[in-house]
Amino acid sequence: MVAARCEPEQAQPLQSLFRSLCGERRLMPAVEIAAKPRALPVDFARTALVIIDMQRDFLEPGGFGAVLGNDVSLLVKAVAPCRRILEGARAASLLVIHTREGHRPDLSDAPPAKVQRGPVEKRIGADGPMGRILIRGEAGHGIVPALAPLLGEPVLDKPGKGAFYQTDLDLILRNRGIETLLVCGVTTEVCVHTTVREANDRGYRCLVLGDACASYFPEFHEVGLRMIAAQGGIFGWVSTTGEVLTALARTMKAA
Ligand code: TIU
Repeated sequence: MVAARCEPEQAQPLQSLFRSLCGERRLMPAVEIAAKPRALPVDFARTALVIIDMQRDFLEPGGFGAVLGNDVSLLVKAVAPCRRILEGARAASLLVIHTREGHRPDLSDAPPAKVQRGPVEKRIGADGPMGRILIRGEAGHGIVPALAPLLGEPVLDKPGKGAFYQTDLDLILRNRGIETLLVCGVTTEVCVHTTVREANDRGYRCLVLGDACASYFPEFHEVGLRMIAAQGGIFGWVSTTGEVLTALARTMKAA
């Protein structure tokens, strides 16, 4: 499901919004982004930023991440790099897509096998301090304010870990001629990894911004990134927010 959300104070200038909605982009020459296992040539006009699940339910106390027994403060360090790449992508008029993991209030799209884990009072759909856990429309389901979507930026509600499963992400990307995904968000080894694997099988080049991802398990974060770039880049490429912003700046200057 796709929804556009816009706070009035965040409204983009009309011209930029029109470009974004129509998929009309500035022509940009290809540029190389330093990455592991090797530099990746990128045409930013055919590149989208995909921000995975930067929701209060994962990043703040009382949400889904916390009820699973995790220290949610470990994820907060991804917010500032996500914000930097989000601002860079907006300035360059890249397609920006936000995802949210969560379910319908009646849980009709939540597999019982996913819900029926742990004590009843801590399951998906149970009441928590930020509303019902991992339920669409509840406070905890929302994206953290620093990364709030703008009008024209698709917000994808996904019932699973991967952003392609039971969503129209592939359709949106193909309609815009997207070939490369810049991927960031949480958590590295769960929803980021699942999405990158799904994207890789669908023919997208995925460049993961390691510093803009985070995990409740720092060792899983490190190994998760290594797994992507291993074997000559078996699932994709791993880089940093700084390298991508440098490449974006070079491209904008040359355009
Ligand atoms: N638990 C955990 O690490 N992650 C999730 O349940 N979802 C996402 O990664 N978004």
